[in-house]
Amino acid sequence: MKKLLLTYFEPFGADSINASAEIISSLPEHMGNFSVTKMLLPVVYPTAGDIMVSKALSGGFDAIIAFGQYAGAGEIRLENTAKNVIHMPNGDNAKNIIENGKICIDGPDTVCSTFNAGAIKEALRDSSIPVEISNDAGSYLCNSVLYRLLTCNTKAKCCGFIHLPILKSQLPFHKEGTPAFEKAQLRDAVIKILSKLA
Ligand code: PCA
Repeated sequence: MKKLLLTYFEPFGADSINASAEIISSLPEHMGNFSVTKMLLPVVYPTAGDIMVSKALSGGFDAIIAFGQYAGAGEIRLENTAKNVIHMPNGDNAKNIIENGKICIDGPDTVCSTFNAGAIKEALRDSSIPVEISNDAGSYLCNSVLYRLLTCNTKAKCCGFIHLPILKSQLPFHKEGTPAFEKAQLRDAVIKILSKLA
């Protein structure tokens, strides 16, 4: 049986929950061909990336998919690129503030996910939630965790990041008109995505 690591984030900003935590923590311990390890990451820089790297190097995983939430997205975003930028003028959960920083002083400007985003998107054509391939994971914690994962020489052959839209229950904490989905809908889509991993 293959080993899959799924990570998700704690809440941040005005939210008291994070859609990624709600969905990933509800998944079973075995999915298809994979035994699943789940790990919570703090919205704290650079701690989240440090935790990811140490797990990615020591856990013997075949695949590692990190999840986060992207309020305002009307679709599931398959993040195909991470950039060497950390910009968090509003601070993280530990109140660290960094403006226009680099994650790794002499690292590559961009790195690419190794999951097959095209195949995942194709498989989700009939899903009730739109799915898009994205080359901009932002410049906050999610991008930094993907960057650290893709530059850490993990043996996992299939690595990537997926941004989920918010859940309907989070709507009171967001601007009117923010796209939101039912938990069951998002969960079904995530299960379909994970069933397409090599
Ligand atoms: N989303 C943030 C960080 C944690 C999360 O769920 C981001 O997009 O960077």
